[in-house]
Amino acid sequence: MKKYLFPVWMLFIPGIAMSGTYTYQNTNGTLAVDYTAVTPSKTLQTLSVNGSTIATNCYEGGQRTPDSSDCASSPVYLQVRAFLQGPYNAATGLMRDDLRVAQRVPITDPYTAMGDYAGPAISTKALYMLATGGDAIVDWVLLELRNADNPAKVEYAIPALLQSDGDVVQAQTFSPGVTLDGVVGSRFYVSLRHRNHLGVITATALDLKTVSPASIDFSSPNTAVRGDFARVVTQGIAQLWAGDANHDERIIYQGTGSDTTVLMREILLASGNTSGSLNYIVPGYLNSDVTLDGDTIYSGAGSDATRILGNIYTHPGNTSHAANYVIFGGLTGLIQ
Ligand SMILES: [Ca+2]
Ligand SMILES: [Ca+2]
Ligand SMILES: [Ca+2]
Repeated sequence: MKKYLFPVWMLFIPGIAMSGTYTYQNTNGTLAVDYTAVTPSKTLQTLSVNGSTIATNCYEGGQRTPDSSDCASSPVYLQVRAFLQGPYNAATGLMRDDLRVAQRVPITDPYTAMGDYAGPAISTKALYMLATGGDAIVDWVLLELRNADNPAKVEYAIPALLQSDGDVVQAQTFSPGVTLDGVVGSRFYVSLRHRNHLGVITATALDLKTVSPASIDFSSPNTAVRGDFARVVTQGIAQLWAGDANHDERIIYQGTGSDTTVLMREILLASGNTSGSLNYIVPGYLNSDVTLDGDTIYSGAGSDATRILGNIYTHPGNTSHAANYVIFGGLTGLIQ
């Protein structure tokens, strides 16, 4: 990415060197360096003469940041809590772990294959799938740090595991919280995504290094998030909306981009469904299983389609109770 320009004065000042991408001005013998061409992310720029550093500063988006240490790379340690509506059980205050019990939670994260995460893929250990109670694994989630000036830009991300009591834990070690290594800068939006629930993102960029671990409780309605009704709240507990089977950060029952189409396709194309019945039940770790009970069901008890329709009809923004209402999440429009 780096591009070096070789200004004329370098021919006359042997030994001068500068890192990074830049342009220069040389007026009346005064050397001024213009960093406006610097890449948007934080980059340490060093000016040296005859091998001696005369200035080292941190630049972001062409602007010098207040402190050179803004460019320092260090870990971010996050403690995040969240509930998914599909498996959430208000009676127990926990999420169901049916996928784990049926041994359907994959050992390798699904987000790398889905293209949400650049990789390399993260794997967990089969041993961790034996945990029960509040530590039982519900599914994989994707934790992201997004640019403080442009939340559409993901700066860092890591797939992690979600426990039944809402704890997001490190997949490789099962230790509480999640560590992201080598993070430059400290202010980011924090977002949490799931393969068939609407993602959630903080309302503002947060300083993640001043207090460590940084704690973000997306299960609390008091935690400010981006978007209107971006989570569903029942009995004082906020959850990520279930039903985004096609993973486009919208929930649609009827009309273009319908998530129920994904369910229908999965059921009608199932190899065992020889009669082409919509009543056929497809077991498996599938994005069409929005309740995360291990089965894709279109009609009848435990129907995933009914879950989607119920969310559409009861959404606080759908005042006319239209079946073609579209539920937007905090990440709608921010997914690249
Ligand atoms: Ca736990
Ligand atoms: Ca969708
Ligand atoms: Ca289901």
